[in-house]
Amino acid sequence: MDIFFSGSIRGGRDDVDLYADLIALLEQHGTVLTEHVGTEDVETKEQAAGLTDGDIHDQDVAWLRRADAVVAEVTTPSLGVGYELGRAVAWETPVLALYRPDGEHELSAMVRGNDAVEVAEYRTLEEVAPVLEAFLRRE
Ligand code: 6K6
Repeated sequence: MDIFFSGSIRGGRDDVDLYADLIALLEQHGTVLTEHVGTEDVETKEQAAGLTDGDIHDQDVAWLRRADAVVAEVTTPSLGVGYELGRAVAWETPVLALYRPDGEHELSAMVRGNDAVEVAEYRTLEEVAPVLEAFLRRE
């Protein structure tokens, strides 16, 4: 199974270590197409590789199109993550949005209010592991 993990980059990198842990969990269930979202210095690396914003957009949309399922960490609000969720929903790709309610931002109504998005609230990695497993088993 190809899994697209979506998480904030320019929206803020406070949760990057958590993204890496979630990606490691997801890798037990399939291929994560977007491992770089959990890499500390993704921007520096991709700038060094000469990738333009256009290259990044086109590559990410191609991976998103190919994905069998999308898992997004939505606690840190991000325009890119919101855009990816919108496109995944339009393509009817199953979407799971993971949200930590103790954070400083309330979850957007455009995510929580979307019947096509499964929203799971959690506080710890231990709590989220069975949620990922159940979601991916269904897809
Ligand atoms: C290279 C040069 C400057 O920045 C970079 C690296 N940037 C990105 N690399 C890969 N994927 C990206 C990058 N920026 C955004 N994305 C995609 O959008 C990812 O799939 C994330 O899920 C999402 C994050 O969006 P923002 O708006 O928080 O950046």
